[in-house]
Parts: sequence; C-alpha cells; structure tokens
Amino acid sequence: TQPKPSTPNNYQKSAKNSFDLSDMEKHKRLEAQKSDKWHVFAEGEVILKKGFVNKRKGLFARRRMLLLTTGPHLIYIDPVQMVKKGEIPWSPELRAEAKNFKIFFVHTPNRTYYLDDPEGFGLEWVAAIEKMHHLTYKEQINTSNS
Ligand code: 4IP
Repeated sequence: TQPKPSTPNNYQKSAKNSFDLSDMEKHKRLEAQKSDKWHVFAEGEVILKKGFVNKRKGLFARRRMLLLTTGPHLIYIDPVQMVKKGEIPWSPELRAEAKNFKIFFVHTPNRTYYLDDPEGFGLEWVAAIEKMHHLTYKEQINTSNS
C-alpha cells in the first residue's frame, strides 16, 4: 500500500531518501517540472538543482548541464546535442569538495570529477550534493556505527 502523507508521522516515513520530499510534494513538483526543457532527462525524478558546469577530463573541458535529482542521480547533458552524456555514480563513498567558489570536485571510488561552475555557484553544488548524501545514507551510516 502507498504511504499516505497526510499526518506529520506519515510524512516523515514517506520522506525518506528523497531530499525530504513527501509523495504529494514530489507529485506536485513533477507536474510543474514538465515544462522544464531538462525534464526529459530526469527519468521521472524531481530536479533539485541544475546548472551549467564545465566538466574537465584530460586536457579539455566540456560544457554540460548538470542535474541533481531525487533518486539520487547526478546527470550530465550535452546542451548542444541535447543528449545525456553520463551520470556520476552515487555510492556511500561519494563526496563533494569545493576548491573555491567555482571549482568543485565530486570524488567517487573510481574517479574524481573535476567540475567548474563559471557563475560561481560551486559551494551551492557542494552543499546540495552533501545534503543529498546525508539524507540518502544517514541510516546506513547510523546503523553501521551502532
Ligand atoms: C571526452 O573528451 C569528454 O570529456 C567526455 O565527456 C568524457 O567522458 C571522455 O572521457 C573524454 O575523453 P573529448 O570530448 O575531448 O573527447 P562527456 O561524456 O561529458 O562528453 P565522461 O562522460 O566519462 O566524462 P572517457 O574516458 O569517459 O571517454
């Protein structure tokens, strides 16, 4: 049966692992998101943060639209071809680190992603990714510590 987000208690229960969005809130936001040109890349998830970044690999950086969605997912899209290029894989080991206001890293077990937000919202990206990490894995971390 579907959890009913009608009482504060049920709201708490259904909010797990989704950036504290209740089912109702998620539904509402998905409806509103349908007019967003990046919605088609979100695979039915709510876009929590989006923005252009330069993703450096080797000598060159590629301009990509980066989406943080519920799930969680970090999806990057080629905005010229309008195709999804890849995803930064989530795991408990994932970690975001700011170098300065523009440059930030997303560390994963097999790769560190070098990202650069030319508009200077690097710290906001790191905070959003870290918040999502906490919401997604806090129970696992609490369990393993107890
Ligand atoms: C490419 O460099 C792009 O940076 C790719 O990014 C990247 O893939 C490739 O790395 C890298 O070789 P050029 O465009 O200069 O060839 P994107 O996929 O965003 O276009 P990812 O997705 O992995 O960063 P490899 O090692 O994955 O091929």
